Amino acid sequence: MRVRRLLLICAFALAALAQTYKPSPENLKARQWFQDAKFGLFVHWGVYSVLGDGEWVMNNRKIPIPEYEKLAPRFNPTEFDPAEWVSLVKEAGMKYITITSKHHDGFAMWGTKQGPWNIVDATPYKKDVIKMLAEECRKQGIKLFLYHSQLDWHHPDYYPRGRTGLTAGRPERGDFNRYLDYMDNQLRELLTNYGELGGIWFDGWWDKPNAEWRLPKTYSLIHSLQPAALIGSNHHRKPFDGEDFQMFEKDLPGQNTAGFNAESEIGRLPLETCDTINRAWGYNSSDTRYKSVPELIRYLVRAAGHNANFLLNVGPMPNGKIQPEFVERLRGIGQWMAKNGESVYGTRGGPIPPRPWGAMTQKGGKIYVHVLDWPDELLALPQLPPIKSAKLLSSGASVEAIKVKGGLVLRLPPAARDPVDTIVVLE
Ligand code: FHN
Repeated sequence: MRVRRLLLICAFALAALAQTYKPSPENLKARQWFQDAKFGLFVHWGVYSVLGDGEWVMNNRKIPIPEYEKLAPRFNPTEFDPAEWVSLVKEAGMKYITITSKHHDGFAMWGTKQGPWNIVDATPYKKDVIKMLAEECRKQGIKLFLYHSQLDWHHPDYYPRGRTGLTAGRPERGDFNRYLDYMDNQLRELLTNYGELGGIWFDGWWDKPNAEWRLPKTYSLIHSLQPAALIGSNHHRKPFDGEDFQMFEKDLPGQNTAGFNAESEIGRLPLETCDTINRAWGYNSSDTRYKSVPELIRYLVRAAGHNANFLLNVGPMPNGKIQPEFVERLRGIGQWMAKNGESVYGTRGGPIPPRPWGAMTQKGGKIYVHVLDWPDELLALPQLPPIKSAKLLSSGASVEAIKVKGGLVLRLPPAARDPVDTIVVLE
């Protein structure tokens, strides 16, 4: 009996040890900010943009390192204008940017001192785009997050190798701890020299899930340098200890249409989902399958109904410009947000989870019913808290809301309908 109790105590102690991270007050405040912000711009940009074939081109075309390195002298984004990017972000109604400081090809988009494989030392451009963007974001009141790939197809010490990057031609040896030191040193630079960051968006853990990634060390380094910076990792699992938000790729929380979430589980952290405008993350000159503005707005609304942010991606061109098809769509969403943002910013999902007809968001005693896809005039809702009025957000016109046993029926005549999203405010 005594032994069993002792074992139980040990099990509890071990569980407690495994859950050691206590977010600081600044961090908790930043999480609130993040959840209120709702909409951000994802940017995949690196030397790969020169080939216009996405950010996986090195792996997909089996390009060995010496060949791939020849892209750097060709990467000269002289038309990059951070003020133009950040203004566009604001026009789109976005509140933050998450840009690739380093993608899987290991190329650093800042002037790292940890090696020459970076934009300042290896390209004719020679400028630190992360610094330029960080300064402009600060000026215009936009938060900057950095996407950082843990997976590295270029570094010799990323060894043993994982599932990808096997054709880069690296030596059959390496010291993974030395690689992790290199990564931590790079992160230290980013969290020290670029002002206050919104957070770090990790990706690539999935390349070797069984490796010893030393996450507690890396995560506590970040939290000690910038306690408010939020850590998230796109490992497609339930959040790990030390993380501050959870992301989903090309899917709403709880869904798995893109195949990334077979082992994922929704945790208790703020949520975000990311998606592309065409199919590609990095610039792809032949991918013209653009989503429409209404499609993107509805995705943003459904994400908000799932209590998640939407991080919408662009892959800038090698000259530093964002292609016109993306600009046009971002502006289109921005015009909608300027009119309807009240039903998205600062809200939380619910009270009823999203349904095939649409989604609900709520804040300050109001429920926003977003009717996205419902052909009929009458829409039956389940039991909600008692309401005193139902109005269209667009015009303030009253909406007939009929109380029935077990719920509420809204009457939405054709004249009240908006082809993108009919928003009824219940108060
Ligand atoms: O491999 C990456 C991919 O290139 C891109 O960065 C996306 C963004 O969520 N994440 C990875 C795949 O899970």
